[in-house]
Parts: sequence; structure tokens; C-alpha cells
Amino acid sequence: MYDFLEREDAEVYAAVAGEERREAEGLELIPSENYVSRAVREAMASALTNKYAEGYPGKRYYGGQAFTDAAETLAIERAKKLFGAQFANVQPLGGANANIAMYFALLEPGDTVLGMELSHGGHLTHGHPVTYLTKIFNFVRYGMKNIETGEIDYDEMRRVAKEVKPKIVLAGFSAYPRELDYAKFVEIAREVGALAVMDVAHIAGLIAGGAAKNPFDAGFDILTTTTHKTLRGPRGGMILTRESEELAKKIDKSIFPGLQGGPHMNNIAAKAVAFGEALRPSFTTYAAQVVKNAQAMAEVFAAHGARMITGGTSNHLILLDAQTSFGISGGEAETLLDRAGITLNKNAIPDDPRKPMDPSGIRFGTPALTTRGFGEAESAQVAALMIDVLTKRDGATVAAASKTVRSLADAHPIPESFA
Ligand code: DSN
Repeated sequence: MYDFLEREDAEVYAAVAGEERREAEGLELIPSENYVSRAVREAMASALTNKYAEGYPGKRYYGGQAFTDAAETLAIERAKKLFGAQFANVQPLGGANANIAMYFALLEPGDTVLGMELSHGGHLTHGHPVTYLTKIFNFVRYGMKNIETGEIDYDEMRRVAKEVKPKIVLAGFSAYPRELDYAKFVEIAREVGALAVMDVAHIAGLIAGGAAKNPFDAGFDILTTTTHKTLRGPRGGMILTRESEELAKKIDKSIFPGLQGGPHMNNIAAKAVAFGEALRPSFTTYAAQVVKNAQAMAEVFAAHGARMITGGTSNHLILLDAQTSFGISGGEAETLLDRAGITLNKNAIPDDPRKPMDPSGIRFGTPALTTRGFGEAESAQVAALMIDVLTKRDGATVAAASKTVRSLADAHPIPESFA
């Protein structure tokens, strides 16, 4: 696949080939990662990367757009079908861009957004003070009422919403293992005259595959997302509008010319391919299996007495308190497991007594393992292996785990096609 690269640039080839090998030989448990199909990769590597296409299908600033228009229209139509939306903008370069463009489309400087607290599972772009967004907009945060069950404090949310009068009530998370009560979000948004927006980046594939509820069904106005997590597409973002053409027009203007320049047409073509794959019945089976596998892992950790935030999972991810469960920090757990060929990330837990760069938790999930064909038994085996490494922590245990990881990986090669 890399004949030219290998011949023309040995140094870059070495990095690319190394990553190919790492992904094939190890087990990827970062819950925001996945493996895309060969067809998606071919679209990403296509001639469409050469083309400037500012504007939208039928309304571009450059000539020669017959095929860019075709690719983008396919991506838009498939996205609309997948999520039951009337409008889709498939140009955001990533999830952060999608959120930034959404804010600028819907808000004036100084307006308020009510979003989820980062340490309770939210996302940097939902109002963390380190982002430039907080210099422009006013972010007020909500969190969980009960960390052990994951229940959001909806009463407090309503009280705060009435007080601060947000323009956007924002749902969505990157480290929250439970389903939200979408009807409550919409109810609160309507009560204070706000728009209900959800960043579904983590669970987009679960929604598309019917393994999680669709916030549009509860009346959400807008969804933002990445396309490369559970949705199993190329790296990028997207914004979906349920029914308001006026909002959709504002969002289009906000993406271009408001925020971005030339869209990455190769990635947009790859999004179209991934959305086509997600429309197939096999994707429904995949999405359901992702959740079953995460729950199989959670059962093993629960049986061991480990502390999982919210007590387990209803989606694709688990947030585990490594400090309480194993007496080591999240960073130490990440490093130990990395040595065994299991990749995940250290993560802050709610009310974390440790620092953000050296937190107590680890976050892991099953989207990539499930793409490799792992079922509940293999997922449970991986959880048991993790417990063994995190409990014993000696060289012999890590070496033995690494052998088991390799044999599991070899038995479940990354598939090339997702027919
Ligand atoms: N970086 C993504 C994640 O890992 O969840 C969120 O932006």
C-alpha cells in the first residue's frame, strides 16, 4: 500500500509503517479511536486532496467542482439519513471546529452557554477556562448529582438555567458512561428560551446504529460531532440541524466563510464512504456489540471490586478510578498497560484529588476492539488481563500479558472491508 512512500521517503515511511504495526499488534482501548475501512482510507488518499472548493455544492468560489460537489452531496444526504436531520454541514475539520462554528452561529459575544463540567465528563470546548472560547462567551457548568450512579442534577440545572438565561443548553461528553435524559434537557432549554444542542461526538456511531437514543427524537435542535470515533469515519467533524433552515444557514455561514477556508474534500469523500457503511444493517450489529462488549468489561471490573465512575457503563466507555481500585495513578496504569500492548488514556475523575496532568483515573472503551471482531468473551478476557497487570505490576506479569495481547490481536486482524 505504501510503495511510493517507502521508496521516496524512508523516514516518513518508517513512522507510518510503525503505526500500522502498533495498531495491528496491540489492543486499542482509547474510546475515541477506531479503525476505518480500506475504502475510507482510499478516499482520504484520493486526488480530491488537491482541490480547493470554498463554498458549498453548486455555490463554489473556484471552477472544476463536478466531483467535489458529487462527493459532498453524497456525504450530506447520507448524514441526514443516518441521523434523521434535515440539514447537514460536513465541512468541519474536527469536533472542536464544529463546536466553535456552532457557538459563533448561534451566539453574540457575552452570551451564555450551559454545558457539562469537564471533570464530570464534559469537553474542553464546552467551556473550560483554558479555551479562548471563554474569553468571548460566558460558560456556566452543570455536573452529576451522584457520581456513583451518574445521575445529572437536573433540578439544579433548571435552577441555574433560570438564573443565567443561557442561549444554548449543551449536552454531550467525552468521559461520561451513561445515557442522558434528553427530554429534560429539551424541557429546560424551552423553559428559558434556549436552543438544545448536543455534542454527540463520542456516541455518534451508537446513535447511527440504534444502540443509543437519538437526541433529535426528544426535540434537540442541533447536533455537533466528530466523524472518527464510534462512527468509524475519517478524522473530521459535522453539524446536523433537525429542522430549522434558518439555523442551518447560519451554521453554513459560520463554517465558511466565518471560520474555515477550503474544505478538505478528500476527507469529505471519506465521510460519505463511512456514512454509507454506517447505513448498512451490519453497522447496527456493530453498534450493539460495542455496548455489550463495554458492559462485559465492566462486569469483570465490578466483580473485582474496582471503582468505576457511575458504577459501570451504558455506552462504549468506562471511567475507572485506578488510584482507589489499584493504588496507582492513572498515568502509572496507562504506562503499565502500554507495556503490555494495551493502549488507553489516563483521565481525571470527578472531584479528582490529583492534578489534571497526573489524574487518578483511566478511560477506556470498546469501539476499536469491536471493529476487530471481539465479542463479550474476548472483551472480558481483556478486562481480566488488565486487572492482572494493574494488580501484580511485575515484569513477568507484564511480559505474559503482552504475549496474550499479541495472540488476541493475531486472532482478530483489523478487517479491510466493512461490508
Ligand atoms: N480527544 C477526544 C477524546 O479523546 O475524547 C475528545 O475531543
